[in-house]
Amino acid sequence: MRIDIVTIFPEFFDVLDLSLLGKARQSGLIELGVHNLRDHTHDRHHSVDDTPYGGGAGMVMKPEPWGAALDAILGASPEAALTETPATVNASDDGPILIFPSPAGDQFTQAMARELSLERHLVFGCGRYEGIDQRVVDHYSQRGRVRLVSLGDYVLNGGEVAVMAMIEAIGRLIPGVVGNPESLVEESHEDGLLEYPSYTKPSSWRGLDVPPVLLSGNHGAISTWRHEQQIERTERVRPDLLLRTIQQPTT
Ligand code: 6GU
Repeated sequence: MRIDIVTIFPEFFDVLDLSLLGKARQSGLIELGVHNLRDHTHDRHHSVDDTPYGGGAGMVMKPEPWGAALDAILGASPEAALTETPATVNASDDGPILIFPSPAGDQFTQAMARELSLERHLVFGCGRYEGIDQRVVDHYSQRGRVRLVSLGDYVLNGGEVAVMAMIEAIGRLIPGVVGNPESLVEESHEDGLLEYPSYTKPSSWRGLDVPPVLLSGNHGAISTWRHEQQIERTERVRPDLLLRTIQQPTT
């Protein structure tokens, strides 16, 4: 998968050299381009923002640097982005998806991460200040697939942290990125439930014992216990998930 990021803080993404995603980049499973929005300004101060029409607090990101930066990544014509060679077999052929992190966007979920992990090319546009001039979204929506995506119901200063979270969630679902694919199956949110509690040695620690069933060697009983734990936990912490699971059973 190819991932491009446009930001005024390119150094922010240096951490993508580390850990699982760093390895995935070294092995070529993920190809990353981080682009400085200010490289696409032409004034002396490299300004990327201006005051909002209609008044109000804060600054709005100007459309021209965004247009120049995104055209350079997507190609100036819509067809240009479609002529790359596919990187993976099951990837979409509909061209890149342009994603703007925004508290006003669709909620990012594990299901969305899974969908996006099948794509060939993701482009993230990190807004700062009070947002990006709406015409940027409108313009690129006419040319291809554009999504506004929110991490949740709280406000961040900019899209960078959100994009980092999305890339980690998406990247680890790309085949080969996580060494043991089975470890992806039993996680929270994959089956609409929270995950069961895990234990390792020692079997007794500070007066707390590992649940005896896990030491029993009875795989049927262990599996039943774990499923019960998942349901109990989900009922207690996230009853909203349970309602969703009952209403739309997973296939
Ligand atoms: Cl995606 N961006 C910003 N700026 N704030 C957020 C968010 C995204 N998701 C939750 N809060």
